[in-house]
Amino acid sequence: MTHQTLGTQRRMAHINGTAADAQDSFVVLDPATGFELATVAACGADEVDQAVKAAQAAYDGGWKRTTAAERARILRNISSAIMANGDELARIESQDTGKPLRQAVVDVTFAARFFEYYSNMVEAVFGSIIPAATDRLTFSVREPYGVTGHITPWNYPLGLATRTLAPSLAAGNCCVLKPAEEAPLSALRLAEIMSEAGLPDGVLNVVPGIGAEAGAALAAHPGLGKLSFTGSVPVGVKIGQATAANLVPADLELGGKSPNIVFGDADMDAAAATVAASILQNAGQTCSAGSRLLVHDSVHDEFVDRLVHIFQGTTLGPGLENPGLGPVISRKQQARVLDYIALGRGEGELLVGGGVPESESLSGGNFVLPTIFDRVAPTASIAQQEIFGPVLTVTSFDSTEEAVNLANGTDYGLVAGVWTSDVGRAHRMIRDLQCGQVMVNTFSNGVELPFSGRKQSGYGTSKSYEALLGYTQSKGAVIMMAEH
Ligand code: TXE
Repeated sequence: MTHQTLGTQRRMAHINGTAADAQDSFVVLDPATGFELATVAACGADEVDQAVKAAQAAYDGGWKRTTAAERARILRNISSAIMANGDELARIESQDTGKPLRQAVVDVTFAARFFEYYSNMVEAVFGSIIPAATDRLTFSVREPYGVTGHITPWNYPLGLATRTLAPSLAAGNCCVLKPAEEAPLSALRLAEIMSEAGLPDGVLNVVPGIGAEAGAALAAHPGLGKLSFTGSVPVGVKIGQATAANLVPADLELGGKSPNIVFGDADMDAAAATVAASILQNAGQTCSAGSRLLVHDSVHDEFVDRLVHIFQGTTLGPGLENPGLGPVISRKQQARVLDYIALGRGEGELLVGGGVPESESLSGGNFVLPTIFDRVAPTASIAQQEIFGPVLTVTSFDSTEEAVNLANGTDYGLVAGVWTSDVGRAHRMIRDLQCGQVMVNTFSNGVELPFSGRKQSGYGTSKSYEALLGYTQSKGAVIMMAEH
């Protein structure tokens, strides 16, 4: 395997439109080889403070006076610029995260689409006139928060950063982004591209750094108007506490243990391909991964056979070589997934996978074989906890009611897939499933669909019109018309 570096130049933070260094640095490793990819400035509380102040200055200095039309134009330029630099961004993303290049290309397209979508929508955000009384005009306007903070994870660095940056900027806020230390490179390049596309200095600032330092400093910064976090439950709780201490609202998008529920009347070919993809995509490191298969007794054997066949045929390799499955992000994450696999051997019947690949050429990377555990009790830890790796658990059911109870029987509630040709049943499942999104006979969702969690999956809505409104706050006003 060839060792491709991204150059030896130290990667800087992006503060007030320029590259900014920090006293410390951290190293980013290639998940496919373990080799060093880049050295990055490790921001601390000082740099985060500078970034928040730069964002506030950019807001006060002009961004808050821009019209929706002006912001829409800049967002459209950003969308085009992301696509124009798409090859480079996709290669950075693939190498930094380990994901197959074709997935990184999809992620880039998504990133561009967020800016396009909110550029189209922002001019349709209105306040309202409220018919409260005839002697006064009572109305509301929507205004931005000022400075918003964004703390993002490493699984979809570009997609998850742009998912909240685009609506926030569209709404008229200025932003400070703290990307994950495991994969910060695409966010740094994105900031440059956005500047080149006409975003004024200071409107977007990026402060790479370690979570407990840069991330904690951002979450606790009193200068924020709102914070958005995507990541783990324990860190989400800490962030919720830090923002609450300053009375700053936060959106927390946390993990999931999402089911695909396959009924006997489902289209087996379509369901098998999509159920497999929903857990193998990004090596299972997707908050909305379909990590639990709930399958009707009548089709259990046939369906599971199909999945085993797909898993066995999945190739492993570095992301840039476009394999079926790339490595997981880090040695730490690989160890965590392997621990769950060891636990699973006592909790279910291992059908395929169950360890690391034997190939010597992959030994330097963080690879995990695509793995299926069958006949897993719903209470088993591998059926309850987010593994965040290419590990699928299978549990069978014999009634719709049982399927709903199994689906709802975890602490999480992010998404669910339902596979059936009975439209009435599809509607009943949508009604009864405790999660933020239900997908019937598909497992894909677009920018247009609201995305939110229930229970431990967090709160706050991303994507859709609602996310744009979520980056604004209402101001009510009343003007007396009558003389007193
Ligand atoms: O997440 P962290 P980790 C889940 C998944 C995974 C597990 C651990 O189960 O196995 O979390 O991943 C920043 N104050 N998800 O440890 O730590 C950190 O720098 C402020 C689900 O990588 O939550 C990064 O930018 N910020 C998930 C971001 O938080 C802090 C995606 C996420 O990292 C911080 C990722 C602190 N004290 C993991 N500590 C999803 N919902 O998609 C860390 N950070």
